[in-house]
Amino acid sequence: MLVNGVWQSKWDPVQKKDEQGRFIRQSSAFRHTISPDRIAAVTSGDIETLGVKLYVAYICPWATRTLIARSLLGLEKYIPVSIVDPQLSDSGWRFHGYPGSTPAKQESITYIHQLYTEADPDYTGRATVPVLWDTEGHRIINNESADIIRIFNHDLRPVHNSEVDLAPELLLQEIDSFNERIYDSLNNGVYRAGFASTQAAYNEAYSDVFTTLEWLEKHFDNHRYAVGDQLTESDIRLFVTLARFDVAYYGLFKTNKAQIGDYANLSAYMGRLLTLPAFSKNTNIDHIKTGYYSIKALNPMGIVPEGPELDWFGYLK
Ligand SMILES: N[C@@H](CCC(=O)N[C@@H](CS)C(=O)NCC(=O)O)C(=O)O
Repeated sequence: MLVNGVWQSKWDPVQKKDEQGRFIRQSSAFRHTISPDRIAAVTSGDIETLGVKLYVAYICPWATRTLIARSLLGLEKYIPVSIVDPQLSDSGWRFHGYPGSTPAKQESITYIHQLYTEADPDYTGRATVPVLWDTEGHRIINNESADIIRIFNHDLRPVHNSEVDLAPELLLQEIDSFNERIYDSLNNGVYRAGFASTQAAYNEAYSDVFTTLEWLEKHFDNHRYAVGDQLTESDIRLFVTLARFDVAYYGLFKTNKAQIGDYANLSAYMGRLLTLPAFSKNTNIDHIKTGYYSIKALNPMGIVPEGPELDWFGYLK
């Protein structure tokens, strides 16, 4: 992480913890949106590009939220993407030639932390992805995936004019409460289990994860989507965790009461979403496995398991 703009070489994936050994995720520091003037200029045809770029990692569920939203909303031609290597190096996320990542020679930076210090020379905090970067102003517009999805869906609507609305006004309250219900218990719950530093903190997280998965399995008895009867951002937020569950969390984070493959409704839901290219093409199993299993604190030998083989891998080819 960075302290007053200086990279600390002792990188600790455990982030912060409380006095009971519970994992605490850092809150995001940059919470702006894309300039309305630029959006208007692109919409009116005065300029061609938004002057923004999205930095992501395929391993990262939060970053993948933004990739899926970008694809669903038809923003691929407006927002270029740079994909870092799946392994966190001693200097954090970097471009280092891993297959499927953006070649280093195409990038003006090597490490993601360079964006943070360029944006704020005194930045203190973790250099996380996703980063929505202003290529004109050389600043971080936003580094919070929840915001970035809403910027894409709402603020960029005049640019994409998509038929897809990931957060329709009428469903907003339900979307927010669904998101809240799954965030701490499941999206972040798996991390709370994986990075717990006491047995009690792990047990608490494990129980939250499976209480929520069991609730979701019932929910999908009579629902096709997370909220309402259309695809929303809640589906994206749920999908990115489910897609990593059996291949990474079940083993590495010890959330091993059951796999998603053991839940009939959740498996069918995954199959339904994966028929959409926005979900399948942004799910890179090799990056996910290689990335998670490279976390030395949890897997000192760095051995990446071969399995499991999952039914839905067929959608990824
Ligand atoms: N709140 C952020 C969280 C992003 C985040 O934690 N990303 C992880 C990867 S999955 C990261 O970059 N970690 C690097 C680090 O902690 O040093 C979001 O949702 O955008």
